[in-house]
Amino acid sequence: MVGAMHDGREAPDQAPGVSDPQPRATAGEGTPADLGLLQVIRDDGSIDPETDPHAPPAVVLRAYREIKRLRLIDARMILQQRQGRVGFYGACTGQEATPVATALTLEPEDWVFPALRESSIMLARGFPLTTYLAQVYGNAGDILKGRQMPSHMSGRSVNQVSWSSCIGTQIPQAVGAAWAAKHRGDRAISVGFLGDGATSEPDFHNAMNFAGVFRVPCVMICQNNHWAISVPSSRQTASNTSQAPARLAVCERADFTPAWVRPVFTTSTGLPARRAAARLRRKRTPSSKPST
Ligand SMILES: Cc1ncc(C[n+]2csc(CCOP(=O)(O)OP(=O)(O)O)c2C)c(N)n1
Ligand SMILES: [Mg+2]
Repeated sequence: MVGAMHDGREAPDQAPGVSDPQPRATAGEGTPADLGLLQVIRDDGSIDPETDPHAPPAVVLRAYREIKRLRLIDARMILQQRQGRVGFYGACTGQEATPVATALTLEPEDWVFPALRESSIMLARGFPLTTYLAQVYGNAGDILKGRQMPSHMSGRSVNQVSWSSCIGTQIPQAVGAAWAAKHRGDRAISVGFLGDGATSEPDFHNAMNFAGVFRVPCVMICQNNHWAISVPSSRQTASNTSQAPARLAVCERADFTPAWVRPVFTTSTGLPARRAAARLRRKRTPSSKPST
């Protein structure tokens, strides 16, 4: 959590009137080392002993099965969509590990606010596949009764809210749910997903700022596949794109203990902002380098 504001004042620890039941990040956490690439399976397929999480074989097998199932579901449903049998389907081919790993680490009381590619989290949290697919077809088994677009599934039984076709709207919702949980004194955390393209939306910035100010137990996960349809990430952000995954969104405490979101667009001292302002006055153009 960033401790100082741009003008050098100490940031408040918590929102007025809200007690803070969760631990603060200690000094040293959230350093740039946290933001690099974390890779467990090396390019040659072997496990990196440095990053090996030592997951029990039963968990690894379960994860593999869920990933495999999801890939098969996606392949079948995309085929159905191309044949005109379903109107819309959001596949997550190549990105399956993220929703599955998230699902396997959440507690039943936690809340999920997916983007397009993470609806399947509810499947791995025990939601029936037939009911899930009934929504995509809009048939009699659809528990949303045709009130949603295909592939916009949600389920009360698994605390999962439907994503919205409008990019980015789920991120402030995830923060709001986390804030509510904090007020109620629940143990629940909420998880909000976004694609790299959603970082261009005001909702993303609003949510990050709100999460930082009110210190809510929310994890935001950005699936950066480097494209928002045809727009590459280099056209979505002025940040150094080699560091884009770290700069676009940060989840701190990936161990899924109650987590704090660290707003990435604030800085720990006012210096970079002052430097950038001075440069703007002098040269009338922003620096091509990010202010860090
Ligand atoms: C507010 C809004 N603007 C534009 C669109 C059109 N649109 C649909 S998907 C998409 C790109 C999303 O990219 P990203 O967030 O990176 O997700 P990805 O598809 O790469 O997983 C856009 C711009 C939209 N749905 N909502
Ligand atoms: Mg993308």
